[in-house]
Amino acid sequence: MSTSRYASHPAPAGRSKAVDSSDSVALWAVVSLLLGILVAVLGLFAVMMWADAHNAKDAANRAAAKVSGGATTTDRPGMPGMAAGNTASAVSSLQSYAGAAPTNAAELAAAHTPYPATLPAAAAGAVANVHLRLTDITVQIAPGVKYSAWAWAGGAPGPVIHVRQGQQVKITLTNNGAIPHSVDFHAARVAPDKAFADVAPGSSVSYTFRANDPGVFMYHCGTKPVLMHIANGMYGAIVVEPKPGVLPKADRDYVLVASEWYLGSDGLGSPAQFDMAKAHARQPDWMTFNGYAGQYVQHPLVAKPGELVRFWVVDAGPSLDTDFHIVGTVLNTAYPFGDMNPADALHDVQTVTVPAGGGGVFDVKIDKPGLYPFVSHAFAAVDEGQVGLLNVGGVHGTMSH
Ligand SMILES: [Cu+2]
Repeated sequence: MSTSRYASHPAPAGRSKAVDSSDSVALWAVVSLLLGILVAVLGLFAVMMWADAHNAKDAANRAAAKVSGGATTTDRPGMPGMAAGNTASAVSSLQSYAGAAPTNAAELAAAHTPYPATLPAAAAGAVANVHLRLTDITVQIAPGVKYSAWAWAGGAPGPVIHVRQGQQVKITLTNNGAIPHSVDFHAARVAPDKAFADVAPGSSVSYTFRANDPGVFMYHCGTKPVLMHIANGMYGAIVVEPKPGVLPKADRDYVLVASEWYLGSDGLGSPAQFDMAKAHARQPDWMTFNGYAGQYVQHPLVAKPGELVRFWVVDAGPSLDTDFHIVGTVLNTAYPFGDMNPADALHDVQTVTVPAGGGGVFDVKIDKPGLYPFVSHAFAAVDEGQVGLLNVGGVHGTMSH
């Protein structure tokens, strides 16, 4: 009887046949010995892991104590919807710069030109030509907070692109940055190894796709590390308008791109750089709609009572979802995940998740004049800047909360 037979059928062979054979007795002795060694080794591992965990806990405690001791509190004047100070968490070794602001933050916020949220007109003609020029620039992500970004055109997010379902879209990427970049369009069905390939500094690439899938889609740089390229501002939204007559006509169309920012410094002096440890821990310092904390609190989006307002929302992430909600109303119609088939729509829902790397379209009709905040209802996001106001009926004043 060979040992290989025991190896392949251990249970039945061990019970009924091994007793008749002397080499089976020897085998059991070997097996017992091996089991004994295994138990001893596992025991040793358990002791080592305990010691390791103990050391790691000590190291974490030391780091937390160090950060807590060294953290500075930044004064910030009251600006709606943001953190009330710079608080380093006692349980984390990552220092937060959430809420950092200069003393003239309120003036800076008022003087800031908001990113245009209004959906631009769809490109005319059979082919929509989109030219993205990647540049390394310093952007403002909150009042007085500077960030070294890799951005399409003027800043982050990149330009809102509006095409019609079925239209041909020609993308050209010119890389004026210092390192390779690329552009991945979620609305495209193309071989990504070719279309989304890296473009060397100083070079351009073009590719074409037909926008057959309606909805609102993310586009972004797909060069490794993608987490860093997205977090540094290389993202935007493309609206693929459904065929005429599919959706009720909207009186206003607004595009919001949600994203997070991970800062290696407060950005009040020299521009902040990306912090990979915070990005991996998913601990942003700022979260924004259209790249700047609270910009539509100071400069609200507008509507008239009873108008149909359509929000095209993309969550660029890079890692956190957006739980889209409008305070004071209920979303009349939601097209979750940007599925624009009216048969799939949801009606009269309070909050709808837009996943990182995804989109959602939301129709609201508000009859009563007032200031209606739109937020990600994951409320840490609001404290970090992901909040704006819809001013219905041109009312005066601002939100007290
Ligand atoms: Cu890139």
